[in-house]
Amino acid sequence: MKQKYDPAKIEPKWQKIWAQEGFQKAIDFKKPKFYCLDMFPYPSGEGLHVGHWRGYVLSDVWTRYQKLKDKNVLHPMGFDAFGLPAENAAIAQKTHPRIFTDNAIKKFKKQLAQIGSLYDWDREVNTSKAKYYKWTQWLFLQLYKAGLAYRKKAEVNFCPSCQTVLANEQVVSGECERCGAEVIKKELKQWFFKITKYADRLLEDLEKIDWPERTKILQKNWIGKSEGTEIIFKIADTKYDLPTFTTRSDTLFGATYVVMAPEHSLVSKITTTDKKQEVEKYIEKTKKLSEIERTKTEREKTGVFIGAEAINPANGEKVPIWISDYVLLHYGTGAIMCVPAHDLRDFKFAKKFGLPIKQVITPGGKKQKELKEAYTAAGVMVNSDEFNGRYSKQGTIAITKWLEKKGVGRKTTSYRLRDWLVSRQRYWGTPIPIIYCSKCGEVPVPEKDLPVKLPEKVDFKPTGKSPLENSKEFLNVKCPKCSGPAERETDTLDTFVCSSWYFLRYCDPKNSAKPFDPKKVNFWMPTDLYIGGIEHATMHLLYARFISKVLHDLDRVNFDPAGEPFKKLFNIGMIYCKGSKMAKRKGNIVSPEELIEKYGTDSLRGYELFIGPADQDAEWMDDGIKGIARFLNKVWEADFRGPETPFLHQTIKKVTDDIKSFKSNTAISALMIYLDAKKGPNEKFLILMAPFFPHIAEELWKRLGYKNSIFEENWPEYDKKLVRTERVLIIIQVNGKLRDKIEVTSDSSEKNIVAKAQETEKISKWLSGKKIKKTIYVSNRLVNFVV
Ligand code: ANZ
Ligand code: ZN
Repeated sequence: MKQKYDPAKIEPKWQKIWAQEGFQKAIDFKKPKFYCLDMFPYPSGEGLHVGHWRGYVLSDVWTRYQKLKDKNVLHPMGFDAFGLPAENAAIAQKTHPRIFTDNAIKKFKKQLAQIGSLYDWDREVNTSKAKYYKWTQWLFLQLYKAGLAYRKKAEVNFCPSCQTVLANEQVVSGECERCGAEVIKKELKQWFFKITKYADRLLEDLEKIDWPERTKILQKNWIGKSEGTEIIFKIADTKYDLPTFTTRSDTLFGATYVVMAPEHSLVSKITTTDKKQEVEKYIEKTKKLSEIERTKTEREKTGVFIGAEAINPANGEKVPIWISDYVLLHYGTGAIMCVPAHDLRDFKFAKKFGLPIKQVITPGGKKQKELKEAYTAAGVMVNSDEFNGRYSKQGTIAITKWLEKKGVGRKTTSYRLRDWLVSRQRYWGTPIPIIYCSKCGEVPVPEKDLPVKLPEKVDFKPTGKSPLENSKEFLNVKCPKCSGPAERETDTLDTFVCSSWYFLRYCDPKNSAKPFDPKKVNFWMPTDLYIGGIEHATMHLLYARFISKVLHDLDRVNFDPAGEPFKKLFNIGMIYCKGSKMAKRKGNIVSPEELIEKYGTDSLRGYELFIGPADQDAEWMDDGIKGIARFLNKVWEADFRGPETPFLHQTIKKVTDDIKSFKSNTAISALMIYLDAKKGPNEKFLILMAPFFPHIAEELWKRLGYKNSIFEENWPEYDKKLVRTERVLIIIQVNGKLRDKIEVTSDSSEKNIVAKAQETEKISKWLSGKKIKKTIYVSNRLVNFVV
């Protein structure tokens, strides 16, 4: 009799053999390439939980599937090792971030090995090592030379708890994304990357990549391109012009007041003396608010009249000028014409402060007596002199042209995207390779002098000042130009700079002369599949696209005409436990170790994949893994000398299609159903198992007497004639009662079947006028509408 299925015996054995045989390596460059990339983790002290596993298992399924498809696969892994989490943890544990990070990485690697993934560790990248950050500094210098990195004094988001500035993206509802402290505003000299120069391309090129629609929308909104008109209001009795930005120039005749952002530089110049005190108090109050709070439509409106008046260029009418926090300094021109009749926020503001409301757009050309709320839709223009009777969409164009002719307006475009703030007043990061000389000014470190090494012996506790200022040996340096005494820049780079190019370094990780050989990068890039969480939709993914385009423009790479690095993106859903996202803080972590001990890696892999559609969040059920373990026990007992039935071919097709569309859960169901079929399984079944359950598949393959690894086999092809779909009868119920039947092909999707069922003559009568509360679907058997 066969031994019992004992994963603890076979799994470590195969992991060792695969590594020895070099299965994780990309070697045969005659084959077509496949670059499978995981978002690399930052080495937290907490290690990996089953939520992290989900994406890693999926990427390994793809790696092994592509190997079986005879591709040359690159599947690297590394660590986003600089940054606040490591530094904060090191401070809490009274150790050095270097020691903390190195230990955490050791732990991570041990945990990652348990997944049984084919990672090529020879290509490991660690962003905190000088071998790597030397090239992050090189990247900074390329942007600097190209005029894409600059320093300026700017009001920045500052976290008083982390004692550092934050990028706009790192402020979530006014709070620090890392620690939750309330973010304040500070004026500091900071380094920026000119990502705004790439705004249009970052937007337009989204069309060229295969990404989830919702991720694209997040990027689109983040870039926030808005076509509108700049309209100049003269400030009465002064020499000043006040440009405003609007997307609704058609409403110009209805502008009854103007609002400026409280921080607008003109405010102090035009405020009348009697209003000064009140205005200054309001400006102070505004500083404490985040942009998100400020712009909420439903928020109670506040504001102050500053005593000055502006002239509406359409009709010469004088209107009062106010300041209010709902107008942002850094959007459009920082000032708006207010049309309370047609804008929600303006309406609230006007109602509160008793400002006139003048309707200029109507649903059908007829004015309402009194507006109960803002009418924001398009319509027919009234109260607008020569433009009366026009449709508002045309009115926008006509008024803009009219203003252009009069020299008081122009068509313009506004973006929400700001330049990327890349300097941080923290220790654990890449030093910015710039030197300040009293004679020569700002001098970039010559490339031959890289890396600018991060000194290890530094008091790095956050004080708001850069810790590197305390290191005299770091700070004091000779000017590279005049050899006079000079000082180094003491800020470090945002870790998102480190991660904006790591996927290029994987292509040539050991190069000590260059960041990478462009030939190698051009061979591997763009990545064929990038797997990671949706939380990176706006920061990492936008920055990486930007940097990739810059390097492309600088002729450093040319792997894609648009310089797009990630051809296909897959966003993995999150794992929830007891109703919330798995996290140490929430105390709902499930660790893989115990589960592996009890059920084995293959069972855990299987459950991670089976838990639900991979792009959707899923709730962890401790018992869920048992079903997979039972299935693997059955596989273990099976005899693989069954014939090649049509059902085998249908299963090959189903599993192949499901892998390609990231439906590992239904692929595994198909494997289960096949195993239960009356005729015994055929050995090709093991190859279908292999991407998901590599250890048991390899073991059983060898037991069948094969000398070679199962991963040297080819992915089975199915016989088209044998998979011709049969027709099946679907029963349609309403509230559990049989009401109709339809015939469909057995490969129809659930969506199609439900749609068809809903539309039959009988069923649509049963459903008419009712709301479907729930639709129950039993595969290839039944649809039940609960109304
Ligand atoms: C007059 C108007 C009338 C407006 C109307 C809207 C409706 P998007 O689409 O997001 O670009 N706005 C302009 N600059 C602003 C700023 N710095 N802070 C806050 N709000 C600002 O929105 C553009 C509209 O947002 C602009 O068009 C302006 O209000 C407002 F019936 O101008 B509108
Ligand atoms: Zn000098």
